[in-house]
Amino acid sequence: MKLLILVALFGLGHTQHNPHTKHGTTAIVHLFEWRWADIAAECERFLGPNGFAGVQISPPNEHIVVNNPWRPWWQRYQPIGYNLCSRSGNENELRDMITRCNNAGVNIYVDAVINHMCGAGGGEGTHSSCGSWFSAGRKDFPSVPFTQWDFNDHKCRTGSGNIENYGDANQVRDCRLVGLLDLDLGKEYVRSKVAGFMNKLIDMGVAGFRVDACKHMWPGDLANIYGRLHNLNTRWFSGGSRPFIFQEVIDLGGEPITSREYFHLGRVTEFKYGAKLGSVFRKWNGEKLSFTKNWGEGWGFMPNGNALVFVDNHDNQRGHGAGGASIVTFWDPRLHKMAVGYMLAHPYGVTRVMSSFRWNRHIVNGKDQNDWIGPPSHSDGSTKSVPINPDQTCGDGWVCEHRWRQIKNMVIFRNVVNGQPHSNWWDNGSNQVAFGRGNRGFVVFNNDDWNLDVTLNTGMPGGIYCDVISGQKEGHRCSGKQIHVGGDGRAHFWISNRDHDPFVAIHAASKL
Ligand code: AAO
Repeated sequence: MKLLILVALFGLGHTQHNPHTKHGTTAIVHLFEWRWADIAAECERFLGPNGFAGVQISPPNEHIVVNNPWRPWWQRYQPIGYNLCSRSGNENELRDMITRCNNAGVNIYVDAVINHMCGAGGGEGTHSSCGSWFSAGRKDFPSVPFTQWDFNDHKCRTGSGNIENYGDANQVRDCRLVGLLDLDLGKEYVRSKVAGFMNKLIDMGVAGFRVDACKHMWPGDLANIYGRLHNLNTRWFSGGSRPFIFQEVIDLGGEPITSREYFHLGRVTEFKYGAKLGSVFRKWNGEKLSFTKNWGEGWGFMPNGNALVFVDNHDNQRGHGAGGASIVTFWDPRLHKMAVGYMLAHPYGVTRVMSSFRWNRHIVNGKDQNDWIGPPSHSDGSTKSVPINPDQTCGDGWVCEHRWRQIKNMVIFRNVVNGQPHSNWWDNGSNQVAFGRGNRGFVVFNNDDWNLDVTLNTGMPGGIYCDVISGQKEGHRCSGKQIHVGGDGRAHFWISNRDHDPFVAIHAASKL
């Protein structure tokens, strides 16, 4: 009996924590602001063949269109309704992408904005991505329809109607986040509309959701909505599979609302991870790489089974959200590759890689004046497609961190070592560290200002391995460094602190 109850509890509590990845893949990439047609092509030509588990897509539903500033990226976080046409494409293109990515072995996770509609000052008219009429002033969204009765304002107790103090959980949940019209998810009608939107996507074949702004929604309301969700489409997922849910809750400590309140509902974004890893690689506040021997729960992060981790995200790479200046982004490519490499090598959490677009940064007194700039666009505001250069990088302002050799190869590394324990740790007491994943892989980092020169026990079978950072295995040769592992599992490593990428990684599939 006790066992049955335990099984039932575990089953209920942990089903929405499973990303349902296919073919043993492990890493998600956020293709921020990409068009559906480009994602479909990327699944087939790059993500599937290179073992990416899934894509987090930008919000697919109808959103406000903002002219001032001109078409900011954040207009997509202001829903007008649940019609599936957005800056990334229409419903047919969305459906085609979901189908083609699933067929390529790549899952789609939808960024679901369900806490609110557009900003209270969003005006009135048809400046929306499908052209639906709405009135922010009257809280009227006929395409859903939502009316003034479907919002939380009557519950909010602040003078402005906005969240004024994150120290008060009631206002964080019942008032407006930066002026965004706050839906009353306590109402049966609102819950049914939100669940209907999510179910339509599940039936189309998505594998789950990144749920936006969960701190601002009551866990009980979310439990009710998630409870209404269909199982995943059996065309691609086994019967009875629950959607993967990962909830955006920014918890760096110091506020009454904690990540823990959401653990039973799905995974939660661990914002401490990128903030701390950034400080470690930047060597700020006396942090050293050698201190990461107990990286993960040992650093006060949430339990492994609850965590969704990332080095940077679409907010904190431009100063929105939280994490602060320590976050390492593509603007610091050398550090970024090391930090992402470290994350992908380490067993903690479900990992997400950021894939960005470039913008003209203009930092005044620590704040980027251009933090609003949207994706590479044509003069009419429509998003440009992603051209692939002959060297496999992306053009037209798309950064495509996920295509950088070092990051792509560490995604493969993570798949190869999946399920293996963290093992054979070594450090020099400073910023040189190494660790393995059982007998399947081994990484060595040199973030000190001097060379690394050491012989280590890798735990790997003897042989010649290609380093997948300086190059990779190509046929019967290595395009970069070779590492000779002796019959005793020991290997010599030499990494100059001036190397382009001062780290080395080998794995079972990079053996000659
Ligand atoms: C735009 C305009 C606004 C305008 C609004 C309405 O920028 O000026 O008022 O429209 O017209 C995105 C953009 C927003 C944009 C919005 C809608 O970032 O600028 O507003 O679209 O277009 C909070 C939330 C978190 C949220 C984050 C940005 O808790 O959920 O703010 N992230 C998601 C999305 C994000 C999106 C939305 C939500 C809205 O990822 O892209 O907004 O859909 C503290 C709290 C955090 C809080 C931050 C920022 O963080 O803890 O919960 O995040 O403040 O307000 C230290 C602390 C740390 C603290 C941090 C910053 O690090 O340790 O806890 O300082 O103070």
